[in-house]
Amino acid sequence: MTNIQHGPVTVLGLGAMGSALVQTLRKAGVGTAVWNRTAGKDVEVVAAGAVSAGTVAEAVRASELVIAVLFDHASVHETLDPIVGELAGKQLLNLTSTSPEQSRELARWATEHGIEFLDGGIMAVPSMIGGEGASILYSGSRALFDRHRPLLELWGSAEYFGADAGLAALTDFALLTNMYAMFGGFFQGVALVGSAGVSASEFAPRAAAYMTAMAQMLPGYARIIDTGDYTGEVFQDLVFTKSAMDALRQAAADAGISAEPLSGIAGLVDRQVAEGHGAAAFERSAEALRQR
Ligand code: FVH
Repeated sequence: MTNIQHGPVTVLGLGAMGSALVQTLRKAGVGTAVWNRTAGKDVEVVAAGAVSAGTVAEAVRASELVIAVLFDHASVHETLDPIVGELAGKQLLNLTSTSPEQSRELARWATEHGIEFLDGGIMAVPSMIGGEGASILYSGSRALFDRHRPLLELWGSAEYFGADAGLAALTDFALLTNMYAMFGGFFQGVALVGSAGVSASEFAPRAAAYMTAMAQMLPGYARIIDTGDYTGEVFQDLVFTKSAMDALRQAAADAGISAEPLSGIAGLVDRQVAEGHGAAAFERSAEALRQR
């Protein structure tokens, strides 16, 4: 990794993600001050050249740019509220996973205290940071994003979503919703084939290939959803989908496994058919969610 010219930064939080972000900064020669609530988690980053601060205030005083990589929204306030005076006039990048509304709340809190604010949603696990596949989504202060872009790109691709500080988290959470639904389906599939003695390792490559092929359907689904017309071009209607869902639920019951992962989408299909939309396209499910 090539070195970049950048002033010192402060990273608050040395969990798995905070530590990975710091290691990448250090590899690029960026001066880094760190703080962690529990002592002893700084050993590896200090060995990599980071400077460990004894208090949050001391860490914040070390840099103009302060990066919070904490557990959740409450831990950000717990850490920063007591030293908010030290942060005034500085720049805060929140990389803690917070909901869109929590990110907006942090942006308002920061503005009230004279702090420039950028929010980030990390679409990567710690081992991916600094590598090809890592991506981080940003929203909030455009000026802060532009000023630090070379630094942000050390961790992965950096994309700016807009001045509304909740936008990065909104997309982050939408993608995580996709991800957890996919993993839930995988776990149910593993349980189903497992009932016949097929191992998860045997099933996994087949599931990965099928999911990759099915993902190609998404742009077509999106086109129908964006037109809002679910009766013109119907590839698979809701009555057909309900019969598929019923069959999947029956297969799970026959195998003695739970169909909990499937129950969300199956229930959504049931409701639409019961409301008289059986002839509409499966893609109407996105509309049915909006109605709730
Ligand atoms: N790890 C991942 O794969 C995901 C990828 C996507 C983004 N997330 C989010 O990143 C945030 C940090 O995640 P992490 O992996 O570093 O999480 P932990 O290893 O559990 O470390 C948590 C750190 O937060 C500190 N902390 C917790 N509560 C408080 C508090 N009340 N006050 C101050 N600090 C707090 C904790 O400190 P300690 O327990 O060592 O004292 C760790 O430094 C997170 O939002 C993910 O959702 C990661």
